[in-house]
Amino acid sequence: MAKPTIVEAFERAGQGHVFAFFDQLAPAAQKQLLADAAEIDLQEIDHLTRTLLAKDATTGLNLDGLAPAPYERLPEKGGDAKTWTAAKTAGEAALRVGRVAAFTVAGGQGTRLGYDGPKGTFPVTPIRKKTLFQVFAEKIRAVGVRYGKPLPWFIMTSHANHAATESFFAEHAFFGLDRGHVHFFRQGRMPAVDLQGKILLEDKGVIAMSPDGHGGSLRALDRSGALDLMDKAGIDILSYFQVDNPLVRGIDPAFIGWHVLRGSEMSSKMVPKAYAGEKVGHFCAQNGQAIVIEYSDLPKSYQEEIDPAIGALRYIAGSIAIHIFDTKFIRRMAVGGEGVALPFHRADKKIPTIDAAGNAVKPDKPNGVKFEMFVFDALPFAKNPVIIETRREDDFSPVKNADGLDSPRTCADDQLRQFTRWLKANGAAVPADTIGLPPFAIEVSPLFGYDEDSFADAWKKLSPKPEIKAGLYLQP
Ligand code: UD2
Repeated sequence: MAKPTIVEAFERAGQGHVFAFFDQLAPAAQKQLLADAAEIDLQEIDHLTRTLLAKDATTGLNLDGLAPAPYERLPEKGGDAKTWTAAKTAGEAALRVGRVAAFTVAGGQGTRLGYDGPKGTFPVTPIRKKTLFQVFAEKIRAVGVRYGKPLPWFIMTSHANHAATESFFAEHAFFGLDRGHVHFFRQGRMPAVDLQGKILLEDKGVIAMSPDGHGGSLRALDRSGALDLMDKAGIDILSYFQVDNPLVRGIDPAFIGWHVLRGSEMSSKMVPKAYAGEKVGHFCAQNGQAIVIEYSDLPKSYQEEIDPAIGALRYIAGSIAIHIFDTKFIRRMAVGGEGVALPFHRADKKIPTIDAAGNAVKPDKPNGVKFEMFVFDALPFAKNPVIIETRREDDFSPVKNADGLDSPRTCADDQLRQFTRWLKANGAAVPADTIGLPPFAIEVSPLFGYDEDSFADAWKKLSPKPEIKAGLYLQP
């Protein structure tokens, strides 16, 4: 058989070893290897090897002229209440005419949680043990009902969890959403390379491929046809959130309104960091542009710096991975061009591989590099970006670890506090301790109320009011 052209291309790029065992493979495995190889952009790998892997490569981080990014404060923190009200009105108008879709990045697995399966299938609510996906589905459904326009929901999966995610939704009848409004698409992959830039094989016919990071969502939205679908439906506002955060107001009228009124191409929410070393990105400004620097990249001295004028952290604005994108901006980033591309970040990892004789190698120290893009790196490319402050308790309580910080326990407590706050704000008597926790579990279905306003409206209509006691579940 003549050598496939793709094999020749790999040889020319110095990556011919990928096919070293090709002749030993069964036809189906050969076909699969060729298909996986076709996903790889050899020029891109060569470029990354020469830049990120070079001996003299720096972290790429330039701190010259770095300053904290300006942001729009909440009214109670000195922000302009009138503009916040105008923003909410503008956001509601955008929802009523159907300009908005929801977008969840769900490519990750629950590895850190010790959970085997798509992270969105992890149960999180205090009583009903609803999964992350169910919570988001019900919030999106409720927003659609409130504003009279059902919202499409785009969900980015990875190769590892795509099929399991789709079947989970099918098994649960899409949690009451119209299945025509839920769109799944897979994110892209990148090959792992060794420290010299040679593509690593996981097995004789298997390239070590891994997801290309949530920044890959911008090109995947384009490639999958999601942007075309949105264009056809008259949607130009995409509300982005992560699969691990059930507290998020995935669709927040005021946030949408800030984005619309400012003519922003990308907008983000910030919370003041809870402590200097909190594991969130930092909103910064440099050369007149907004940027996010991840906690793992920003030097400790910057993370801890105190601004004497205010007696608080200078780099206080934490990025909690909640953004809004203009769909044309996504297309521009996805298509790319001279100087328009998300950078790749290098992560050194222990990558199980095989040696030249085909024997398995289990490294005990990092032997290779994975490449990932981060979606927040799109911020400096956006026109009129806006960063708004949000209350942590209204938007952020992720489930990341099995115990301790950001665990199922802390997240369930934060939900309980939120339900308690909503009830109290509407005149209900709920016993709660000094940190706002009731002595028993209660739960509010997002279909009853998914934010302060929707809860207040539903509670007003409720007659008679229920007794607030252990096990109370409020649903329509
Ligand atoms: C992310 C942010 C951090 C902060 C924090 C808030 C990065 C690098 N850091 O930290 O600044 O905002 O979230 O919770 O983003 N995902 C994919 N595909 C991928 C990789 C990730 O879909 O290839 C999804 C994943 O399913 C999850 C989200 O992106 O929904 C965040 O991923 P992570 O858990 O790696 O991010 P984390 O916690 O390090």
